[in-house]
Amino acid sequence: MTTIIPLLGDQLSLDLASLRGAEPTDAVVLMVEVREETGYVRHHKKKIALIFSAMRHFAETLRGAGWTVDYVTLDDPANRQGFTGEVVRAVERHRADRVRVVEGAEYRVRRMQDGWAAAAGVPVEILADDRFLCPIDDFLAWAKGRRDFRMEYFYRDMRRRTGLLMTADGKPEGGQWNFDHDNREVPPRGLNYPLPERFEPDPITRDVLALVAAEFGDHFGDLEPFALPVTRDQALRALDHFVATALPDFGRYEDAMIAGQEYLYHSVLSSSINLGLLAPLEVAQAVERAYARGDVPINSAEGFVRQVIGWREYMRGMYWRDMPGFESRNALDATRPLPDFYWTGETDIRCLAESVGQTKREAYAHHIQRLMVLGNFALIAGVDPRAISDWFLVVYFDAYEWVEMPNVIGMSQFADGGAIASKPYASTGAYINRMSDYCGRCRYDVKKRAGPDACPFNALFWDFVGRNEDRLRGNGRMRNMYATWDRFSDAARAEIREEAAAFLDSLTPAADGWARQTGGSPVR
Ligand code: FAD
Ligand code: DLZ
Ligand code: SF4
Repeated sequence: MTTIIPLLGDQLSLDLASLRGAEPTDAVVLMVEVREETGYVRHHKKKIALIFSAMRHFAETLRGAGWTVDYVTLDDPANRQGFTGEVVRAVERHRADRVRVVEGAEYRVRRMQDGWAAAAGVPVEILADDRFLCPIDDFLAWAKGRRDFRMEYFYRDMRRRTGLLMTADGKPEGGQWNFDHDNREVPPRGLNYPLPERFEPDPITRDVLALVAAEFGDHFGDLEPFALPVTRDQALRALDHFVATALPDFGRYEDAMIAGQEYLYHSVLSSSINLGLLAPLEVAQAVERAYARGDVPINSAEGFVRQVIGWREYMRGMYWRDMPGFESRNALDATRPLPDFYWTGETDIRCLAESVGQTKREAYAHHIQRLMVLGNFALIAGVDPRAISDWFLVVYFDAYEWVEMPNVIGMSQFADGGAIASKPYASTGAYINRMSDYCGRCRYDVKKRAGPDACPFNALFWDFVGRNEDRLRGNGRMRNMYATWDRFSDAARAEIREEAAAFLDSLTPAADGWARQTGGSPVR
């Protein structure tokens, strides 16, 4: 009896359900680098390098643990360049009589797996991915019949379920479930901001970097310098380093943005968690221990734990609740093409230039840059949610559809009609000015709403409020916005509409081919 255990690129965990209970002597672990995955969107070069390097390192780890690994590289002439073709070929090659695999995290891949038994002619066992803390069925049961899907309710259940930051008598540590109101500070200038740990490329990574440069040189983003964690040991060091250096101030500065400071007090652990190098529970427990030792305040510990056991699990649940069909939600009927500066970074709008620039260099931007700069602009400009969603899926090293899509189409673009966000994350420049130092050296004036040097976020925001009045006026959390809108004179409203229209007309739409191959070479 030989079992093929296909292990996908984001399943790099030794305690994966498909490995547990299997015998290394009777099984072959199959790992494949395939163009189907590198090409369904044209991922940032750094993201492909990260995944390939982590996969190749993990194959070595598995071999060290006694597993037989059949690793198919991208340039193997026999490679059929797709998961299904490679599973079929492996079954034939190893004369295997069954396949055992953990469910793909993305709908696209999960549907492929349903076809493997027929394609390979052997039984295929598809196991739940129990690295997530909330099974999909439990989430669907939680969501069933609800009209209000607020994350906060789900999060409290997850705190109780995991026991994280709970007192012995079942109360939340610190006497509150959520300390977000403490997390709105901007750090003073001149602080020595902590930096995430960086890892020198070893020979495996250097081979991958050469491969990516040769094969994907025309994809978005900078390949080097490359310093991301690609093994579990490195990811654990990155976690320890974060807990020791940045976690204490994670909470208070969580929403801040400082030009030239890509990471501030964020963990930069999303790539490792999403690849499977770190388990979400162990990350949250490391933070809980730091709190128990008295090393970090409750607002930082709680804020961080909420992201990992709350938002991350919730987004995954909402993805499966709404798939298929999530990708085409467009509750606000937004149709504008993505502006080209999302790909080039060339714009006078400083907050966007900074955020796109660092995304290009690092394949990373933190949550508030993604939500309140990059997402906010697309929302108030009326960009097609699918176009901005494709962009997010390409450019970030942690982007997989199960987490990217609910964050973008749901939370950031309000295109799900408000299931995930209770109101649109739309703002004028005032929010960006309050939470960042971007506006000081911007060519636009954040205080102005009209004229050639007016901050574009201002007219665009009010234009967004005005043009979506039918859809949003009934939203209780938009009441203040509409109260202000109602106070504007007709002339002021006309001016807002003209300003916004003139600005939007001045934007150059992105060329085809950046996010998805459009036949032949991408247009540049
Ligand atoms: P930290 O700020 O240090 O947070 C700690 C951890 O919490 C993260 O590593 C991550 O695992 C988790 N987390 C925090 N917020 C979220 C969230 N909203 N959803 C899921 N997990 C969360 N996250 C992704 O992993 N992949 C994506 O493709 C992605 N796309 C996003 C798109 C938009 C428009 C927005 C608003 C958010 C997106 N996020 C995504 C969530 C969040 O921005 C990133 O997880 C975070 O910026 C990663 O950086 P970090 O590890 O330094 O996070
Ligand atoms: C994202 C990605 C890329 C770029 N390449 C591969 C690959 O060649 N082989 C692989 O096994 N996985 C890759 N991945 C990650 C998969 O897309 C991911 O595992 C599935 O989408 C399931 O979430
Ligand atoms: Fe962005 Fe407006 Fe501030 Fe310039 S002034 S950085 S465009 S918010």
